[in-house]
Amino acid sequence: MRILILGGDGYLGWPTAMRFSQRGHDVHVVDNYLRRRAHAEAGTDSLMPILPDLPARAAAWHEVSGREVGVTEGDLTDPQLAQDVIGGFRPDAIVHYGEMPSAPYSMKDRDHAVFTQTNNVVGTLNVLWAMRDLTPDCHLVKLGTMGEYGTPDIDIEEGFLEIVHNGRSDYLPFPKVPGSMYHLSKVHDSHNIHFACRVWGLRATDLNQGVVYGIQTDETRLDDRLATRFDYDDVFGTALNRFCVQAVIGHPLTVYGTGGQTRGYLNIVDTLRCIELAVLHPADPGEFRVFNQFTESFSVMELAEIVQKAGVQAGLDVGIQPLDNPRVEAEVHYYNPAHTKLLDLGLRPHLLSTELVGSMLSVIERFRDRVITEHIDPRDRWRPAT
Ligand code: NAD
Ligand code: USQ
Repeated sequence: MRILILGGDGYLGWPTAMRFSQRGHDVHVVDNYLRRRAHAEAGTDSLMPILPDLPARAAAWHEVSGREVGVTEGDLTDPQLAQDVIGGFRPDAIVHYGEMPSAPYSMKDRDHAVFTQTNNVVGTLNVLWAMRDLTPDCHLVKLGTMGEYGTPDIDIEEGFLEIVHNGRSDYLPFPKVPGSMYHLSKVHDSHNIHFACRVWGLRATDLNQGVVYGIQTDETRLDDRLATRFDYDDVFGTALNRFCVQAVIGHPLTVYGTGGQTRGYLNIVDTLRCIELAVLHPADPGEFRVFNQFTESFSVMELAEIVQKAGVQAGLDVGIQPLDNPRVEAEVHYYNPAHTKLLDLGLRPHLLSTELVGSMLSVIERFRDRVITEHIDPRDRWRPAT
């Protein structure tokens, strides 16, 4: 298949590109290096060194695998860029990762919130209009987030819910109560994509993904130059990845609040498999599918305790230090989201274990001298001080 990967320089995008390429698909990646620029501005960096740009990464991949990955360096909020790349490559499937993914970044101030929503919503609109005009049969596989739903006090379904109201019933989008300006941008995207499917007959799969953890995939292991980025700072690092780095450098694990916040999590290896399953089993024309993409749920305190246990097994002294929660979020709540659709398509999850965390700790140990310790503790509060 011809597969276009938007955001192909990112944590998930680059390993996805190599995986599809390794399986013989024709892969083209697009990125404007937003993530690299945001790190440079903040004085933060990936723990694992990564090659300087996509041409260098594609060249290393070619050297190791003998396969080609096409590259476009450009911004999806530029409508001409979106049209040129989609019209030129004419993909069978577009995997769309190309957005600003950080909730804390989006909550810093007005400018970061406006930027996040503009970048994400406009980029996706440009993709939808280009698909409508140039490749209407192409399947869009779009990364959404479990955070679109928030933490309602009822079971969360996969995208849609049967609602009975005043004696009538309908099958409608599940209510969304997201927790940050970033998560809101994904809700806006979902509505726009659903609209494009209903009105123009496009086909799309919205993958409401949980929090991803992990460092390596089959392809990144082939050569150090193929590493994907791995972030642990307060803005771009996600919970488990951060806790693993903290355990290695002897920083107490930064559990926010009482640690009862429960989310869906998955291994990066399972992310790649889920994307592959979605691409190989496309939505029908006019269909807007939603899959909840995670494999198991944990509270933040449970995650910290798993890392602590794995750390002790590795001879590390790991403390847990609950911090005043910088975010505004429920710390005690019900959480029971459905997630059967990807399992039905053939996903066989790689579940979290102390052994798996132990293997992450030993990779991190190799790069511990690169850790920028002043960017571990959270600095941005989501509610202004009163
Ligand atoms: P990432 O920041 O590493 O990857 C996104 C890439 O998109 C970056 O390389 C960035 O430079 C690029 N990009 C952003 N805006 C762009 C634009 N306007 N034009 C071109 N390129 C642009 O993030 P990630 O962790 O790999 O996440 C990928 C996607 O998955 C995101 O959409 C994110 O919201 C979603 N997601 C991630 C997680 C997670 O835990 N990592 C969980 C759920 C959903
Ligand atoms: N948390 C801590 N300590 C930390 C970091 C986080 O307790 O040091 C807590 C947060 O308060 C939150 C939970 O852990 O309750 C998850 O936070 P996170 O930073 O790991 O993840 P989040 O902000 O939700 O965002 C990440 C990705 C985003 C994706 C989302 C999936 O950055 O792109 O959409 O996970 S989900 O959480 O399902 O919405």
